[in-house]
Amino acid sequence: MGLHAMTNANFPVDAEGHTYHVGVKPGEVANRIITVGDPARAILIGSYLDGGNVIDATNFKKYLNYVSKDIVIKTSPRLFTTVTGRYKGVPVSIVAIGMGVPMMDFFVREVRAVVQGPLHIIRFGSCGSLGRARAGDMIVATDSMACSRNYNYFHNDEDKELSETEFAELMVKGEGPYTVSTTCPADAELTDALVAALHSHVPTGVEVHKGLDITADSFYSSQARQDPAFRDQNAHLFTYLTEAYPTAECLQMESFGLLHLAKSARPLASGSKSIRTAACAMVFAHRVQNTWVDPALVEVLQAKASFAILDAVIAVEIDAKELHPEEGSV
Ligand code: R1P
Repeated sequence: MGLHAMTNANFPVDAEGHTYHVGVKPGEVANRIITVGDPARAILIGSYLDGGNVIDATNFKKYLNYVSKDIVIKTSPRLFTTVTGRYKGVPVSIVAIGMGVPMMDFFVREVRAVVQGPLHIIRFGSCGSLGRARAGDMIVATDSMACSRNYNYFHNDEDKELSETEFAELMVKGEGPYTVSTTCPADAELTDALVAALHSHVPTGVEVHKGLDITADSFYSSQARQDPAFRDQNAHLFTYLTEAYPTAECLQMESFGLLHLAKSARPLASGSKSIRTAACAMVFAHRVQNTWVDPALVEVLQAKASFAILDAVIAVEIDAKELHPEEGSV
């Protein structure tokens, strides 16, 4: 799909109503959505939709703009990939967004603009573990908070490492090298459905943990990775986070953006909640133990978890009166 002329500089759409970045128009996205980072993961989940066995998910690039009678796959100029079809007869979309909260913001706002009625969105990502979950386990977010680089802290050019006490004191005052937000909850009903479905699908030996998610604005500095090329002042960040937030389990880069926008969304005209969300992730790395997941396990876990998340995203009812009259044809 090429770039088309846009109208309305305030919320750009093309003449057919496609949004500027995600590239979707009304009728192209279902009310129930799984969002992932990786387009290959989206195609894999798409291959489990009704009629989807024709998709060879091992070669995802072949399917970036694919249409069958059951499944439509669209890739936007900004590389959002949207797969839409049905799972057990229920319309579902899977949207790959890439990485980071700004991409989540494009996705949630542009999809909200083109879908009528409530949105149920589950994020399925990968993460680092800070707590009990081992590499290869799953973590479901009960709630999420943002941990962001405090740009103003780095305004002067001083290059002296803070002691652990100095770091903690500045953090508590909100004046440290990183800022942490208040927490946003995931939707309880969608989260319970997700936990139950994961328990019944994940391979033996994989544990499903629940806890606080921390969404960082960098894979590196605000996730306490030590990089000698930059002044990051993050040597004590892990100690601070694990002591100040004992329920923290998970470090990744998108879920807070999703949960925060769900909390910030105005109710629908019917009075219903506009956006209900849940989030889970496969643990690729244990950041304290410094261990990495076995790629062979990821392949099995990703497949099994995908079925669990598909079951969960269709589990919570949406009143048929709230759905777009044409949802049946999505
Ligand atoms: C970093 O490698 C990426 O992986 C995680 C992080 O949140 C970040 O986007 O999630 P995804 O696997 O969904 O991309």
